[in-house]
Amino acid sequence: NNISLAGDSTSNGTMNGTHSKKPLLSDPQLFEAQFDELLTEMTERDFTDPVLADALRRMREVLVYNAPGGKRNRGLSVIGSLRELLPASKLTQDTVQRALVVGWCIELLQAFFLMSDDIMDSSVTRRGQPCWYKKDGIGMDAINDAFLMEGLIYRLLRRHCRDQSYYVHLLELFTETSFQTELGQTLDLITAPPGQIDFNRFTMERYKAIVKYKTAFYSFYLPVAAAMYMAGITSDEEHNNAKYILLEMGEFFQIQDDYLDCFGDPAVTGKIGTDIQDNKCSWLVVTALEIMTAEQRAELETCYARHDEACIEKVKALYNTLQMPTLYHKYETESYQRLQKLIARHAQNLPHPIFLNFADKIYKRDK
Ligand code: DMA
Ligand code: MG
Ligand code: MG
Ligand code: MG
Repeated sequence: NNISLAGDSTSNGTMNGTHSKKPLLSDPQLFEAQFDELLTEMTERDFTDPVLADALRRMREVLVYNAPGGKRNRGLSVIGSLRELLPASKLTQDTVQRALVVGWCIELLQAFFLMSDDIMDSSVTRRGQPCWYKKDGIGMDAINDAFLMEGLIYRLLRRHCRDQSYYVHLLELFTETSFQTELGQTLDLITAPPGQIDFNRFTMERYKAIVKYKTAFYSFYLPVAAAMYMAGITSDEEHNNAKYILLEMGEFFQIQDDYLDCFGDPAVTGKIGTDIQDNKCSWLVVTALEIMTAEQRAELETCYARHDEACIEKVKALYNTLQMPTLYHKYETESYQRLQKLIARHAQNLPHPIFLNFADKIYKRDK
């Protein structure tokens, strides 16, 4: 392809020797361009049997609707981390391109999980548009569409990374991480049976288990671990150090997600919250239960996990009475400080910017 690649670790720094006339593209621009390339590859070059034309057209539609449009923190952090891990001389055009492809594999995994998650959570919007399953004529066919997104991950890895020494590491990383996420979703779902309120289930211990598995592994450890394997870092010790920091970041990220479900602006987050009516074991309800009176708990029992608007408003009013926004912002500041210490103590041989760049993207976010 004719995409010009940044050859050094700064996205808009020095010119790239061989293409010095071309303007350098930033990583987000390269990542964007790589998607168009992958679309053609997956829907025109991979399978050419003419009887599949309609299926491939559908797959293209699913890809275009569900893969882009997010914040892309996960996908972009593969190339971002790799730039910190490899010297500029080793970041050849091919290496950069493979990191972009692996980044898109993470975005595809995310699309697969979100399309399914929105069905299970009965959500209405995602990234500022109707959830895919909510579109006219899609419905439960979205289940198979989600499977397609997952299947594409392994086709892309095979096509782009099969000859690399880290190929098996990446395969195991993607399958292991997917399974961890599925176990997390299992915990999330069975802790929130529709309409069956049992606040004794909503402990902080259960909460931490849910978010570690459903969010932290795939959103934080996966992209950095992929870059580490691509840079030839395979030792358990190094991976455990990275995991220690990244799982902590992931826990905080899901706490934010829970806060934004109730207090975020759908025009900014792109999604309408459903946690209260879905009976979710959210950070808000777990934390509120720890500080509320017996009367407030009895009141919450009458209005949590119900779909009517008046009940949802009652829960939100209770959260406000308990000053949950203030508590959350206090937690956010403390968490940021704790994380800085963890990075200083546990990053060891790993470049700190890998973690700091990630942290700067998520703290104080509103989407
Ligand atoms: C998200 O949990 C977890 C996965 C694996 C998609 P969630 O249902 O809180 O996410 P969202 O708020 O984006 O629907
Ligand atoms: Mg959801
Ligand atoms: Mg969910
Ligand atoms: Mg959520």
